[in-house]
Amino acid sequence: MKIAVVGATGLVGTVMLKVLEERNFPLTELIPVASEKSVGKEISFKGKKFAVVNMETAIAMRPDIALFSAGGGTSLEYAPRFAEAGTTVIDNSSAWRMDPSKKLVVPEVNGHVLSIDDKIIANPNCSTIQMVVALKPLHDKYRIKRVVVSTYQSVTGTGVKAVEQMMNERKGITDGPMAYAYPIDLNVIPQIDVFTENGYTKEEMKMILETRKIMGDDSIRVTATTVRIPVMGGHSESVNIEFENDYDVAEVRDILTKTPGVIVVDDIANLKYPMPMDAHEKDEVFVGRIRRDESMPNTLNMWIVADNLRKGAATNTVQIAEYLVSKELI
Ligand code: A2P
Ligand code: 11C
Repeated sequence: MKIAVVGATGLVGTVMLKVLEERNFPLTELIPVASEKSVGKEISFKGKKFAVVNMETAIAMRPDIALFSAGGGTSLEYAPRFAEAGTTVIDNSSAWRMDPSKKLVVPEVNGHVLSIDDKIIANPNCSTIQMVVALKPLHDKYRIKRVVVSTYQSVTGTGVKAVEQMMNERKGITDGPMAYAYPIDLNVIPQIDVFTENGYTKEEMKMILETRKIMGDDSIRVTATTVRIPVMGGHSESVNIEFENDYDVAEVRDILTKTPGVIVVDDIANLKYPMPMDAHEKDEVFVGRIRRDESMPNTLNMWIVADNLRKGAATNTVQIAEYLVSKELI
């Protein structure tokens, strides 16, 4: 299996390499790809060095799978070129997600939609991924009518520049480059990505639209408020879920405990609940604060945390590749 990592020098690309290594992905050749300025730069992988190549060289090498995380514009331009050369592209950008002809996949939720004909597969937005992993088994059991989600998102979701802005502010440097319109340290910014015409941000619309597509159910109503906070380890979400049918809290806990990829951390007597500092560098989705919403029938509150660069991006992309290999769809 020849694997290209497009954006290998970037924040998510670096984590993709780490995840491929850790999970012992069955690859025979690694092709790290980045922009012209990085060509020739060496990347270490499993004790060996691999030189970064440009897009044209990578396409000519005809990889079996290309994991893309090099921005939406790059994906729009190059994913079809790789696909034409016979490569299956798994794309972490938002470029193809809502294209009706492309699959949007979280393997443990809807891996079954994939077929051998899917040559460009979209990886969802980080805040959507961690939410649907926890929602799906509950939807299967109780049927979700409506979800109200508020997020508390890590600066790593924006990229290196945002991490630098926060660290500079922490050191008292106030004239460094700004990733946000406002200071982020000691602050909370109720805006992620740009605003759309309906007053929601793009990030909020991603959570609404992507959730329905991945769950394969357009009847699920979702409303979201997405918020940036001065944290690095992962994204957190307060999720309020109204079901069609009543549920039992102990049974919800039991279902989530048995859900692959979910770890329930919910022991309030011992002050145990998920936090980004614990989710950092982990592949699982952590769920806690599971409790009845006493203001509404059939309604549940819970708190979901995951490392946005891992399950929210790199890990999910690698898991899609693993799924394709295991089902012989490649
Ligand atoms: P480079 O490091 O050479 O600029 P991040 O999301 O952390 O900003 O990283 C973006 C990644 O996408 C980097 O690896 C970057 O490479 C890569 N990249 C950006 N534009 C292109 C392009 N046109 N072709 C190939 N790789 C690109
Ligand atoms: C954030 N969710 O935390 C964004 C980053 O569509 O893949 C990921 C953007 C995307 O800012």
